[in-house]
Amino acid sequence: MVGTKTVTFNKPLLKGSLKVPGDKSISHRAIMLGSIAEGRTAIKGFLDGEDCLRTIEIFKHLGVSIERNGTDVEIYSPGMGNWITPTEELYAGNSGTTARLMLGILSGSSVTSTLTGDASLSKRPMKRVTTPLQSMGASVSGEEGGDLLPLSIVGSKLKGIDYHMPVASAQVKSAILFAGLAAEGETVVRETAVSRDHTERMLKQFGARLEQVGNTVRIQGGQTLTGTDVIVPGDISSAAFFMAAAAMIEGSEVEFSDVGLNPTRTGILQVLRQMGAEVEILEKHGETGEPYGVVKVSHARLEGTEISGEIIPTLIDELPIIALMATQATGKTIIKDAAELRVKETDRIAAVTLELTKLGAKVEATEDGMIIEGPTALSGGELKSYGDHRIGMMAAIAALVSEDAIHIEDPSCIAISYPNFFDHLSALVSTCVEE
Ligand code: SPQ
Repeated sequence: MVGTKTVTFNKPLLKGSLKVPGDKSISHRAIMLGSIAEGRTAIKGFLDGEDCLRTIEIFKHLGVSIERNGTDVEIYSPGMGNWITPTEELYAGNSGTTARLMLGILSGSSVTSTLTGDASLSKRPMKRVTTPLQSMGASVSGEEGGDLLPLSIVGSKLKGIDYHMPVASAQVKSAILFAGLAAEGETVVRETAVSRDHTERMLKQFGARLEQVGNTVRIQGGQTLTGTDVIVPGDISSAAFFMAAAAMIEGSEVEFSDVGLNPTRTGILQVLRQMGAEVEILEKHGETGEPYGVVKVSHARLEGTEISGEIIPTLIDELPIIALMATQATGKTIIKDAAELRVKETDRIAAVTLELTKLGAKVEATEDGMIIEGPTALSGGELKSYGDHRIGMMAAIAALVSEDAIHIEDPSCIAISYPNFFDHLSALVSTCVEE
C-alpha cells in the first residue's frame, strides 16, 4: 500500500552534527568483491538500505555465507569459481547498481541464472552493459534484445575487450571490469569523463592489479582475490540533502562526520561553494583507500550557477536536491549534459520539474537538464516520490523552505538509500512537526 507522510516546519534552523549511513555504491561493491574473493571479508559501516540488502540476498543464493548484524557484515566465500547454481531467480529489486554489476559478474562465472527486478528497474536500460559483455563472449538473453530485465545469463568463458564507453557510467565501467577480472587477457575501459571509481579502489584492496591512467582503466583477467576488511564511509549523496538544507536556511550550520570525500563524488561540495554556501573540510583521512572526513556546511546568500560537463558524473544523484536549492538562489541555475537523469529510478528531469513547479518554483525542463530561476517562495502541497528515494528526500527537504506543509505520497522508497532519514531530519531541525 502506498502511504503518505506530512512534513511541516515552523521557522526551521539546522544545527549540530550528523553521521549519515554508509555509502550505497561502496556497500554494494564490498558485498560483491567479498563474494568473488576467497575467504573471510568483514565490512563495517555497511548501508542496511533496501538496495544493498538485495545484493546480499543474491549472493546467498549463489552459496556465499553472509551474516549481517546491523551495519557489520561478515562474508565467508568459497570464491567465485565455487558458487552454486541458484534454484531461484535473482531479484535485484529497485537497484540499478545490483542489476548492472551482477550482469558483469555472472557473465564470467560458472553458474546459470536469471536476473529480475521491480517494475521501475524492469524499465531501465541494460543494453549499455549487455552490448559490451556480449562482445566479450557473454551469453545474456532477454526481452528487447537483452535491454530489459528479466535477463538470463549462462556463465561463459570471456575474452578481454578494449571498450570506449559512450556515456560516463560507473555501473557500465564496473560491470566490464568485473567481467574482465574473469576473462582471458587484458580488458581496457575508456570513459568520456571519470565516473565514480569505487570499484577500482576496492579491487586493489582485495589484491587485484589494475592500471588507471586518465580516463582509462586496464585489468588483467584470471586474477584471484582474497577476502579483506572494508570500512564504508558515510554516503555523500545522502549527506547532500542536509548540506543543501543547511545552505538554504538562514543561521544553519551542520557538521558531517565520517562522510565520503572521494573526488569522483564531491561535485556537490564544488556546487555549494559556487552558489555561495560556506563549505569547510575540517578533517580528511583514508588516503590509501576511500577518502573520508568531516565537512561543515553553513548558510550564506545563494546565487544561481551553471553545472555542466565533466562535473556531472561526480554529482549525478545530487541534481534533484541541487534543483531545489536553485529555487532559493538569486538568478538562473542552468543544469546541462545530464540526460542520464532520464533513465534513473524515474525520469528525474520530468519528476523534479513537475513537483517543484507544483510548489510555485520556476523550473524549465530541457532535453539534458533543467533551467531554474530563483528565488521563489514555495507553497506547500502534495508531492509524489515516483517510488524514487532521491525525489522523496527532495520533497521532504522542500518542506523546510515551503510556507505550508508538504504531503509526500509513497515516502517508503527513501529506505532504499537512507532508512533513518526522517529521524535525522527531526534530530537536526529543532522545530520539526511530523504527522
Ligand atoms: O543503483 P541505482 O538505482 O542506479 O542508483 C542511483 C541512485 O540514485 O542511487 C541512480 F539511480 O545511483 C547510481 C548512480 O547514478 C549508482 C552508481 C554506482 O553505484 O555505480 C552509479 C551511478 O549510475 P551510472 O549509471 O551513472 O553509473
